[in-house]
Amino acid sequence: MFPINHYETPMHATLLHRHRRNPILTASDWPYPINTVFNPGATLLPDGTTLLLCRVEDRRGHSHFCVARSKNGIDGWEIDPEPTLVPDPQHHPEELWGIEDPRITYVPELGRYVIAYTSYSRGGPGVSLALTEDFRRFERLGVVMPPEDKDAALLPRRIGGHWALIHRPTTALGSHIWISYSPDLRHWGSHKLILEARRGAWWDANKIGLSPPPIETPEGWLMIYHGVRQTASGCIYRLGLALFDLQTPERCLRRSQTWIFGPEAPYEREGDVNNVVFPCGYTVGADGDTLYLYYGCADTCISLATCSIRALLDWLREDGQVIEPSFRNALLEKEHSLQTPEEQSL
Ligand code: BMA
Repeated sequence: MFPINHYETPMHATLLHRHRRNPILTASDWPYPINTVFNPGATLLPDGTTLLLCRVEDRRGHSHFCVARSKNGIDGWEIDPEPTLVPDPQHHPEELWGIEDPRITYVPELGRYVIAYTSYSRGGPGVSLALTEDFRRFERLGVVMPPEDKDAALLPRRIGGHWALIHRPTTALGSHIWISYSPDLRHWGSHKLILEARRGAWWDANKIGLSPPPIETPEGWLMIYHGVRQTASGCIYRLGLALFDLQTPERCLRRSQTWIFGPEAPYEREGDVNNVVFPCGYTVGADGDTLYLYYGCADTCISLATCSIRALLDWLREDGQVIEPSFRNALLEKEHSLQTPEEQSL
C-alpha cells in the first residue's frame, strides 16, 4: 500500500527535515486580527534569541511586518502586540499596497541589520532597504531597485569595496537572479546576471528567485533559491541550491539539477496559495553547521525545517552541475541574438 502522506519519501535524500510541530506560527497565534502570516526574515540576536520578521497580511490584502521572538526558535513566541513596521505610503509612495518578504542581513561594518523587502507600488513590486539596530526603530533608504524587481538580500560585507545586492528583476526575457553593487547602499550599478531560470520542462523554468540571504561557507556563498513551475493547475514553488565564488559572487560555481525541497506536507499543499514553500530567513546553530530554515507555507503560515550546511554542500557536489564560464552569460548572448543586424551594429 502507498503511504497516505508520501512526503519525506526514501527515494530521494531528505536534506531538509520538517519540524514535528509544524506549522510553528499561524494567524491564530496573532495578538490582533490578521488574515495570514508567512515568508519571515530571520536572525539570531546577540543574546541567542531567534527573531522572525514576519510578513503579515491583513484583510485588505495588504502586508506589513511584525516581529516574533523565541528563546529556542521553535516555540514560546513573543509577538509584538501591534504591527512592527507598517507601509508608509505618505512618505514612501512605493509602499502603497504594502511591504512583503523581508530578508535580514546583519552588517558588522554598520553595526546594524539591513532589511531588503518588496515594496508594492502602483507600478508593481520593487526592492526597498531599511536599516535597524533593534527592530523597533527603522531608517528607510527607499527604493533601490525599481519595479519589477523583488527577492533581494544584501551580502554582509563589501566585495572589492562595494556593497553587493542579490535581486530578481523581471524582464521580457523572464525572471532571473542578478547582482548589483553600490558604494553607499543608495546608488546601484554594475548589474550582472548570475543565475538564469532554465527553460522547458525543468522544475525551475522561466522564473527563479533568491530565497533567504546567501549562506557564507568556506566553499562559497551557498544560495537556496526558489524555482516556480507553471502548470495547468497553478504554480509550484520549490527550492534548489547554487554556489557562488566567495570573492567574486557573480561567479556561479555549481548549481543543483533537482530540487531539494518542495510542497509535500498538507500545510504546504493547501492554503491561500497552494503548493508554496517560501523561506526568507535562517539562523545557524551553535555548532556552526545546523541551519534553521524558516519558511512560509502556502502563503498562510510559518514552518521550520532543519538541515546540515555540510550535507547541502556535499549533496551539491554530487547532484550539481559545474557551471562553465562559457555558459554563464547565455541569457545575455541570447538577448544579443534577438537583435536585428542593424541594432547590433549600434
Ligand atoms: C511570490 C512572492 C511570495 C509568495 C509567492 C507565492 O511571487 O510574492 O511572497 O509567497 O509568490 O504566492
